[in-house]
Amino acid sequence: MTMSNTFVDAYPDQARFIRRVFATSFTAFAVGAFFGLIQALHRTDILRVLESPDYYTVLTGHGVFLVLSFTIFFLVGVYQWAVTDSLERRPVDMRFTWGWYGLMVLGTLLAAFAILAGFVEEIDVSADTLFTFYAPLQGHPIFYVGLVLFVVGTWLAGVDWFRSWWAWKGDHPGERIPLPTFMVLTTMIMWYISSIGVAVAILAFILPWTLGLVESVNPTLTRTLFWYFGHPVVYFWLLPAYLLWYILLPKLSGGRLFSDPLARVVFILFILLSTPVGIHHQYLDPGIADGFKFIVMTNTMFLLLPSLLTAFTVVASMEHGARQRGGTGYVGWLRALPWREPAFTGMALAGLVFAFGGFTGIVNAGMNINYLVHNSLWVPGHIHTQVGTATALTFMAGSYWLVPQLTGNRLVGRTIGLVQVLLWFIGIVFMTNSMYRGGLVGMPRRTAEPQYEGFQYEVAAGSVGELNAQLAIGGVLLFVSAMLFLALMLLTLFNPDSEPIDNRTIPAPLSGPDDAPAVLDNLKLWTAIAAVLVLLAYSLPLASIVTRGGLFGPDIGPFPVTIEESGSIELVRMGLEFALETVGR
Ligand code: HAS
Ligand code: CU
Repeated sequence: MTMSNTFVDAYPDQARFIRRVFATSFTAFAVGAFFGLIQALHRTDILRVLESPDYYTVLTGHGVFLVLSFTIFFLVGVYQWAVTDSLERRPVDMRFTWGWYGLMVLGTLLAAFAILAGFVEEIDVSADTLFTFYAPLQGHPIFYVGLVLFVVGTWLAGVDWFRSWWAWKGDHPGERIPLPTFMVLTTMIMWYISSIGVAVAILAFILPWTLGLVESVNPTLTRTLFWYFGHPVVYFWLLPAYLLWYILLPKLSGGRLFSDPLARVVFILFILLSTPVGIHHQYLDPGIADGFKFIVMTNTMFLLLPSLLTAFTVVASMEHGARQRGGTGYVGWLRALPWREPAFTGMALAGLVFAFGGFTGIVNAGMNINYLVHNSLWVPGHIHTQVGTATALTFMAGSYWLVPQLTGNRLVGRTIGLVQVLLWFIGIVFMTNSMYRGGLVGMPRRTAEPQYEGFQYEVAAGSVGELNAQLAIGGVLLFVSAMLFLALMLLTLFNPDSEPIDNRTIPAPLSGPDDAPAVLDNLKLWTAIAAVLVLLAYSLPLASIVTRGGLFGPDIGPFPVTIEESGSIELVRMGLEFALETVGR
């Protein structure tokens, strides 16, 4: 059977669509990365281009543009590719596909407008809520409307992929779901179950509150609904990276995926366990009983399993590939891997950093140790090793393979690409080393003024100056790396040279779907079990939160988010009052 070599040859209209989606993703990436640079230099007091109150506008933009726009646009592009390529069919109705993309763009534009308007005094719109937009911080309603449209867009994207699968099933009765499509569908089931939480939080509480339709909200309730979604959303960022590791890394390594059944088990475990753990972000919240927190800690520790299985399967596949290429020895095979390929090296480095960040996640998840690191700079350290590298670096590395597939153009600057992924790696090591260590001595996250005049941090080894230097150096390297990546993508888009491009075929796994019990493909069953687990984990905590604080809570007063220099004392006073009140209750 002859098969067209590249994806764009086989599905030109799909390739065009995905190129557009990636372009949107990369635009958000450019802005978010620039904001990151501003923050790294501001926080460390090395270069301040704006007033400290504006820091929170930048921080909100940094979070929203990177972890919502960049990652999610990229992943819907990857999923569109994965479904089309593995089912070998286009969407049922391409207008529907453009429709959900349009909705996501509209939502992004509205949210971006609300955030960026925070810089302009003349416009009475702002949303300095940070990317964790729960009460009592309040943004302009446009911000929340934008978020809702964006999320609804992703829901429709899922509908699109399910429709493709149903159509395919009609033509292929009794066949196993191709693995990439299986990964897409299971991720979307997890996403449906979990994003309901944020939809309810916004539509039932936050939006009516910002519109003045209700007097107040119950802040613990909106926080809990947010984190109900806020943990699974991190797997919405991670699982597309896993898809690329499972599908592309074995091929790039010169081998085959070690086990298709094990990969299916991993994705099912994510459906089951991603959601009933969100309260691990609330260990320090008053108003939730310790017993519930303990259950959530136990669930979280079980949730390590699918990632540990992934580490095993992906590394085993890489070893298989290396041995095909002549690698030998217990660890000597590592040398036989294609380290000159930026697509490979970027993903391998992302995996390495993720292993480390995974262990810091285990630290976070321990109820008692969490008290040490919560709200400290340690947490942004964790964020940047996880979504900032495992996800972001994998997406960049994946683009080095995918974008030639989508354009039919040879990748420009393979060696520069290699430098780019290395720079990211080095930058992240510097920056997160500083963040983790700073967090351990109590440096807070999310503040423009971490120096607290006159206060001395007791840094065990090194000094505050050294930690700041590492943070700033890391931030600059990451920004340079991001710009290099975007430049290479642009040059590749306009590269007339179309040779040589890798073949698009994905080699068959060593242990294929026939070795996987049929029950693994029973998506309805896993969805039902997941729903039961969610009910078990959340019904009692939610009932207790509502009983104590009321569905719409006691009024805690308007909590302004735009911080005026003179208003900040008032803000602190209200915060303290609120905290005391909650503890008192
Ligand atoms: Fe997390 C906070 C616990 C994973 C993102 N996390 C956050 C926040 C973000 C985030 C954004 O329990 C901050 C939210 C905020 O603003 O407040 N996290 C965990 C745990 C895991 C975990 C247990 N997090 C992630 C992932 C993220 C992410 C993934 C994004 C993509 N996290 C927490 C907790 C908090 C938290 C608490 C609250 C902290 C607080 O107090 O506020 C686990 O899923 C991690 C499991 C991973 C592993 C690693 C397995 C290793 C692998 C590597 C394979 C190697 C390869 C390469 C492929 C056990 C798979 C080999 C290379 C060769 C050369 C051979
Ligand atoms: Cu979490």
